[in-house]
Amino acid sequence: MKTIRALIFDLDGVITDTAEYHYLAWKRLADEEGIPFTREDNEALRGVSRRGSLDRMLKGRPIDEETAQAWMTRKNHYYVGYLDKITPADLLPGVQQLLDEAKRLGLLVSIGSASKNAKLVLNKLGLGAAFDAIGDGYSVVNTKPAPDLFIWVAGRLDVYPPQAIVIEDAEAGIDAARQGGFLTVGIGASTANCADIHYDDVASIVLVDVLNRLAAD
Ligand code: B16
Ligand code: MG
Repeated sequence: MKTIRALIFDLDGVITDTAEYHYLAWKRLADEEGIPFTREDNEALRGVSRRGSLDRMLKGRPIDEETAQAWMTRKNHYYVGYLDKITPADLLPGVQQLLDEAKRLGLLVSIGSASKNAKLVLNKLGLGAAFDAIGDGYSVVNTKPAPDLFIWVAGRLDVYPPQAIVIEDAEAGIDAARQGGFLTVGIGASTANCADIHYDDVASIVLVDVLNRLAAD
Protein backbone atom coordinates (compact mmCIF):
# COMPACT_ATOMS: atom_id res chain seq x y z
CA MET A 1 0.00 0.00 0.00
CA LYS A 2 1.47 3.37 -1.05
CA THR A 3 1.15 6.52 1.04
CA ILE A 4 -0.35 9.39 -0.93
CA ARG A 5 0.35 12.78 0.61
CA ALA A 6 -0.40 15.43 -1.99
CA LEU A 7 -2.40 16.52 -5.00
CA ILE A 8 -0.80 18.67 -7.71
CA PHE A 9 -3.41 20.43 -9.84
CA ASP A 10 -2.82 21.76 -13.32
CA LEU A 11 -4.49 25.18 -13.67
CA ASP A 12 -5.79 25.75 -17.19
CA GLY A 13 -8.35 23.03 -17.96
CA VAL A 14 -8.53 21.65 -14.41
CA ILE A 15 -9.11 24.54 -11.98
CA THR A 16 -10.56 26.92 -14.58
CA ASP A 17 -10.89 27.05 -18.35
CA THR A 18 -8.56 29.71 -19.70
CA ALA A 19 -8.00 27.81 -22.98
CA GLU A 20 -10.65 29.96 -24.69
CA TYR A 21 -8.81 33.15 -23.68
CA HIS A 22 -5.48 31.70 -24.87
CA TYR A 23 -7.24 30.89 -28.16
CA LEU A 24 -8.71 34.38 -28.56
CA ALA A 25 -5.32 35.98 -27.84
CA TRP A 26 -3.34 33.72 -30.22
CA LYS A 27 -6.08 34.09 -32.85
CA ARG A 28 -5.91 37.88 -32.66
CA LEU A 29 -2.13 37.81 -33.11
CA ALA A 30 -2.38 35.24 -35.91
CA ASP A 31 -5.03 37.29 -37.76
CA GLU A 32 -2.93 40.44 -37.46
CA GLU A 33 0.07 38.58 -38.90
CA GLY A 34 -1.88 36.70 -41.61
CA ILE A 35 -1.24 33.24 -40.11
CA PRO A 36 -4.04 30.63 -40.31
CA PHE A 37 -5.01 29.49 -36.78
CA THR A 38 -8.10 27.50 -35.79
CA ARG A 39 -9.72 26.30 -32.57
CA GLU A 40 -8.46 22.83 -33.47
CA ASP A 41 -4.89 24.19 -33.71
CA ASN A 42 -5.41 25.69 -30.26
CA GLU A 43 -6.18 22.28 -28.72
CA ALA A 44 -2.57 21.26 -29.43
CA LEU A 45 -1.37 24.18 -27.25
CA ARG A 46 -2.96 22.87 -24.02
CA GLY A 47 -0.32 22.70 -21.30
CA VAL A 48 2.41 23.85 -23.72
CA SER A 49 4.58 26.85 -22.75
CA ARG A 50 4.15 30.27 -24.35
CA ARG A 51 7.25 29.76 -26.53
CA GLY A 52 6.20 26.21 -27.42
CA SER A 53 2.75 27.54 -28.32
CA LEU A 54 4.21 30.21 -30.62
CA ASP A 55 6.35 27.59 -32.37
CA ARG A 56 3.28 25.37 -32.92
CA MET A 57 1.23 28.31 -34.17
CA LEU A 58 3.97 29.17 -36.69
CA LYS A 59 4.01 25.58 -38.04
CA GLY A 60 7.59 25.92 -39.28
CA ARG A 61 7.37 29.52 -40.57
CA PRO A 62 10.75 31.18 -39.93
CA ILE A 63 10.89 34.03 -37.37
CA ASP A 64 13.81 35.92 -35.83
CA GLU A 65 14.20 36.00 -32.04
CA GLU A 66 13.35 39.70 -31.64
CA THR A 67 10.08 39.26 -33.53
CA ALA A 68 9.27 36.08 -31.56
CA GLN A 69 9.68 37.96 -28.28
CA ALA A 70 7.58 40.89 -29.53
CA TRP A 71 4.79 38.57 -30.69
CA MET A 72 4.73 36.68 -27.36
CA THR A 73 4.56 40.01 -25.50
CA ARG A 74 1.67 41.12 -27.70
CA LYS A 75 -0.20 37.81 -27.29
CA ASN A 76 0.27 38.00 -23.51
CA HIS A 77 -1.02 41.57 -23.47
CA TYR A 78 -4.21 40.41 -25.23
CA TYR A 79 -4.47 37.37 -22.92
CA VAL A 80 -4.07 39.37 -19.69
CA GLY A 81 -6.80 41.71 -20.96
CA TYR A 82 -9.18 38.74 -21.24
CA LEU A 83 -8.22 37.58 -17.71
CA ASP A 84 -9.94 40.71 -16.36
CA LYS A 85 -13.21 38.87 -16.92
CA ILE A 86 -12.32 36.06 -14.48
CA THR A 87 -14.15 35.87 -11.13
CA PRO A 88 -14.59 33.11 -8.49
CA ALA A 89 -17.63 32.00 -10.50
CA ASP A 90 -15.18 30.72 -13.15
CA LEU A 91 -13.95 27.85 -10.98
CA LEU A 92 -14.75 24.66 -12.90
CA PRO A 93 -17.57 22.59 -11.34
CA GLY A 94 -16.38 20.32 -8.53
CA VAL A 95 -13.05 22.10 -7.89
CA GLN A 96 -13.96 23.70 -4.56
CA GLN A 97 -15.50 20.44 -3.30
CA LEU A 98 -12.37 18.51 -4.34
CA LEU A 99 -10.09 20.98 -2.56
CA ASP A 100 -12.25 20.81 0.58
CA GLU A 101 -12.27 17.01 0.50
CA ALA A 102 -8.48 16.84 -0.03
CA LYS A 103 -7.91 19.09 2.98
CA ARG A 104 -10.39 17.09 5.07
CA LEU A 105 -8.37 13.97 4.26
CA GLY A 106 -5.13 15.69 5.30
CA LEU A 107 -3.62 15.93 1.81
CA LEU A 108 -1.37 18.78 0.73
CA VAL A 109 -2.73 20.69 -2.29
CA SER A 110 -0.66 22.50 -4.88
CA ILE A 111 -0.54 23.93 -8.40
CA GLY A 112 1.74 22.88 -11.26
CA SER A 113 0.97 25.20 -14.18
CA ALA A 114 3.08 26.06 -17.24
CA SER A 115 1.56 29.55 -17.16
CA LYS A 116 3.46 32.68 -16.14
CA ASN A 117 0.03 34.14 -15.31
CA ALA A 118 -0.94 31.36 -12.89
CA LYS A 119 -0.81 33.50 -9.71
CA LEU A 120 -2.83 36.27 -11.37
CA VAL A 121 -5.49 33.73 -12.43
CA LEU A 122 -5.58 32.14 -8.94
CA ASN A 123 -6.01 35.55 -7.31
CA LYS A 124 -8.88 36.37 -9.65
CA LEU A 125 -10.51 33.03 -8.75
CA GLY A 126 -10.18 33.84 -5.03
CA LEU A 127 -7.70 30.96 -4.56
CA GLY A 128 -4.56 33.02 -3.94
CA ALA A 129 -4.04 31.48 -0.47
CA ALA A 130 -5.66 28.07 -1.05
CA PHE A 131 -2.54 26.05 -1.93
CA ASP A 132 0.47 24.75 -0.02
CA ALA A 133 2.73 25.39 -3.04
CA ILE A 134 2.38 27.04 -6.45
CA GLY A 135 4.68 26.09 -9.32
CA ASP A 136 4.22 28.21 -12.46
CA GLY A 137 5.91 29.24 -15.69
CA TYR A 138 8.63 31.03 -13.71
CA SER A 139 9.54 28.07 -11.45
CA VAL A 140 11.66 26.02 -13.88
CA VAL A 141 13.35 26.48 -17.26
CA ASN A 142 12.02 23.31 -18.89
CA THR A 143 8.29 23.15 -18.47
CA LYS A 144 5.84 20.39 -19.53
CA PRO A 145 6.35 17.79 -21.08
CA ALA A 146 9.60 17.82 -19.03
CA PRO A 147 8.95 16.59 -15.46
CA ASP A 148 10.87 19.50 -13.87
CA LEU A 149 7.86 21.61 -12.83
CA PHE A 150 6.12 18.82 -10.93
CA ILE A 151 9.42 17.76 -9.31
CA TRP A 152 9.92 21.40 -8.23
CA VAL A 153 6.43 21.43 -6.66
CA ALA A 154 7.07 18.08 -4.90
CA GLY A 155 10.26 19.56 -3.47
CA ARG A 156 8.34 22.56 -2.11
CA LEU A 157 5.85 20.17 -0.49
CA ASP A 158 8.61 17.88 0.79
CA VAL A 159 7.01 14.79 -0.76
CA TYR A 160 8.42 12.19 -3.16
CA PRO A 161 6.84 11.99 -6.66
CA PRO A 162 5.18 8.57 -6.04
CA GLN A 163 3.43 10.15 -3.02
CA ALA A 164 1.70 12.77 -5.18
CA ILE A 165 -1.13 12.65 -7.72
CA VAL A 166 -0.98 15.06 -10.67
CA ILE A 167 -4.39 16.06 -12.05
CA GLU A 168 -4.05 17.22 -15.67
CA ASP A 169 -6.12 17.92 -18.79
CA ALA A 170 -3.22 17.86 -21.30
CA GLU A 171 -1.21 14.98 -22.71
CA ALA A 172 1.94 17.09 -22.29
CA GLY A 173 1.11 17.37 -18.58
CA ILE A 174 0.44 13.65 -18.09
CA ASP A 175 3.69 12.84 -19.95
CA ALA A 176 5.56 15.23 -17.65
CA ALA A 177 4.04 13.69 -14.53
CA ARG A 178 4.69 10.09 -15.59
CA GLN A 179 8.29 10.90 -16.53
CA GLY A 180 8.74 12.34 -13.06
CA GLY A 181 7.35 9.23 -11.38
CA PHE A 182 4.06 10.79 -10.23
CA LEU A 183 0.63 9.15 -10.10
CA THR A 184 -1.80 10.66 -12.61
CA VAL A 185 -5.46 11.53 -13.02
CA GLY A 186 -6.44 12.71 -16.51
CA ILE A 187 -9.38 15.00 -17.25
CA GLY A 188 -11.13 15.32 -20.64
CA ALA A 189 -10.57 13.87 -24.09
CA SER A 190 -6.83 14.60 -24.49
CA THR A 191 -5.82 12.41 -21.55
CA ALA A 192 -8.20 9.48 -22.12
CA ASN A 193 -5.47 6.99 -22.96
CA CYS A 194 -2.41 8.17 -21.06
CA ALA A 195 -3.33 8.67 -17.37
CA ASP A 196 -3.53 6.09 -14.54
CA ILE A 197 -7.18 7.05 -13.97
CA HIS A 198 -9.38 9.10 -16.31
CA TYR A 199 -12.51 11.19 -15.74
CA ASP A 200 -14.50 13.28 -18.18
CA ASP A 201 -14.36 16.28 -15.87
CA VAL A 202 -13.29 17.38 -12.38
CA ALA A 203 -16.84 17.14 -11.01
CA SER A 204 -16.77 13.38 -11.70
CA ILE A 205 -13.67 12.73 -9.56
CA VAL A 206 -14.37 10.65 -6.44
CA LEU A 207 -11.27 11.31 -4.36
CA VAL A 208 -11.55 8.34 -2.00
CA ASP A 209 -11.84 6.01 -5.01
CA VAL A 210 -8.76 7.61 -6.61
CA LEU A 211 -6.77 7.23 -3.38
CA ASN A 212 -7.86 3.61 -2.92
CA ARG A 213 -7.03 2.65 -6.50
CA LEU A 214 -3.69 4.45 -6.79
CA ALA A 215 -2.48 3.51 -3.31
CA ALA A 216 -3.15 -0.16 -4.06
CA ASP A 217 -1.37 -0.22 -7.48
P1 B16 B 1 1.24 31.74 -20.30
P2 B16 B 1 -1.51 25.00 -17.65
C1 B16 B 1 -0.74 26.46 -19.77
O1 B16 B 1 -1.38 26.38 -18.51
C2 B16 B 1 -1.80 26.56 -20.85
O2 B16 B 1 -2.54 25.34 -20.91
C3 B16 B 1 -1.14 26.78 -22.19
O3 B16 B 1 -2.13 26.92 -23.20
C4 B16 B 1 -0.29 28.05 -22.10
O4 B16 B 1 0.39 28.27 -23.33
C5 B16 B 1 0.73 27.90 -20.97
O5 B16 B 1 0.03 27.65 -19.75
C6 B16 B 1 1.59 29.15 -20.81
O6 B16 B 1 0.76 30.21 -20.40
O7 B16 B 1 1.35 32.27 -21.68
O8 B16 B 1 0.15 32.38 -19.47
O9 B16 B 1 2.57 31.74 -19.57
O10 B16 B 1 -2.46 24.12 -18.40
O11 B16 B 1 -0.12 24.40 -17.52
O12 B16 B 1 -2.07 25.49 -16.33
MG1 MG C 1 -3.92 22.40 -18.54
